[in-house]
Amino acid sequence: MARKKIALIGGGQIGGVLAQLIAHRELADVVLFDIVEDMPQGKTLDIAEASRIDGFDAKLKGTNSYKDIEGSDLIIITAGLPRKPGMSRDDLLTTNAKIMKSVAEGVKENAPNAIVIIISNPLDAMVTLFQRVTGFPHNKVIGQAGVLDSSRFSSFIAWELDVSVKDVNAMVLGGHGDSMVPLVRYANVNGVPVMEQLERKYGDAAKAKEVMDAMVQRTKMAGGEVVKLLKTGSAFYSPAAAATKMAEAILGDQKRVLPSCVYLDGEFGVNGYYVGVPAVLGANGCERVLEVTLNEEEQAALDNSVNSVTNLVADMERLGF
Ligand code: TXD
Repeated sequence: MARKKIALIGGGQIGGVLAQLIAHRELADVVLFDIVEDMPQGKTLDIAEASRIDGFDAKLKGTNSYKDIEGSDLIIITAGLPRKPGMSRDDLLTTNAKIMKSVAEGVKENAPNAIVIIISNPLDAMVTLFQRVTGFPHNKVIGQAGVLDSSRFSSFIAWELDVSVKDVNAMVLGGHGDSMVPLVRYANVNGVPVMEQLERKYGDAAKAKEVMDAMVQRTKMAGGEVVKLLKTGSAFYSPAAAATKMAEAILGDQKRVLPSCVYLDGEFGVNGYYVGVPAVLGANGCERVLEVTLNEEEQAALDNSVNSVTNLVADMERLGF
C-alpha cells in the first residue's frame, strides 16, 4: 500500500517542525510548499538527510508549485504571518485573509479531495474563509486550536499538582482568542476532579479557586506569553505537535475525541460558525461533535467566545473577504 501523502502549505516555523514530526513518525510522505524560493527545498533536504540517523523512510519534497500537492490525503495550512509582540490575533486578519484566499484556490485546484487542517491565525476566521472559497464539505475543513490550548491548560495543572501530565484531562472550548473557555468543572486527573485536589492541597476553597483562576488566565494568554519571550514570532513546536496529533487521528481513522475548530450546525446552540468543541476525528475528518452539558456560567462564557468569533467573521466580510 502506498504511503499516505500530507502537503504542508507554509514552510515557516510550524511547517518545518510539522515536516520533521510527520517524517519521523512515518505518518506520511511530506510535501512542503512555500512561496519563498528554495527554502522549503532546503528544509526538506535537511530533514531527509537525518533519515538514516532516525531511521525513517518517509519521503520529503520541498516545492514552490501547487502541482506537487496533487493526490494529498491531508493538507495542513500554516501560511500567513505570525503575531509580533503587542499584536492581537485579529490584527493579522487582513494580511492573512489575502494569503488564505490564494492558498484555498491552490488547494481547490490541485487537491480537491483532501481533508484540510488549518493553523493560520486568526484561526476561526481563516477556517471559515478557506471553506467558503473552496466549497469543501464542512467536515473536511478543520481548525487546530483546542488541542494546543487544552495541552497548555493540562500542562499547567500537571505542574501545579505535581502529577504526570499523561493523567490530566482538561479541555478548552470556544474560539482561539482571549475569550476561549477552559472547562474547569470537567478537568480531572484520571477521573479525580482537579478542583477537589486543589482544595485538598491548599485546605481552602478560596485559595484553590484563586490558583485555578490563575491557570485559566495563563491558558487564555499562553500564546501571547510565548510571543513576548520569543520576540520574533509565535509558538511553533506546540502547534506543530497539536496538528500532528489531529493528522494521526484522521489518517489512522482513530475516532479520537480532540477539541477542534469545527463547523457547528445547531450543536451548543451555534448555527453556521466554526467554533472549538470536542470532535470525533477519523477518516471522514470531523465525524461528530460531542456535546457537553454546560452550567449557566460556562454557557455564558461560551456564548461570549462565540460572539467574538461571529464578530471576527463579520469584520472579515466587511473587509471584502
Ligand atoms: O494554534 C494555532 N492555531 C496557532 C496559530 C499557534 C501559533 C501560531 N499560529 C499561526 O500559525 C500564526 O499566527 C501564523 O498565522 C501561522 C504560522 O506560524 P509560523 O510561526 O509557522 O509562521 P512563519 O514562520 O512566518 O511561517 C509562515 C510561512 C512563511 O514561510 C511564509 O513564507 C509562508 O507562510 N507564506 C505563504 N505560504 C504559501 N502561500 C502564501 N501565499 C504564503 N504567504 C506566506
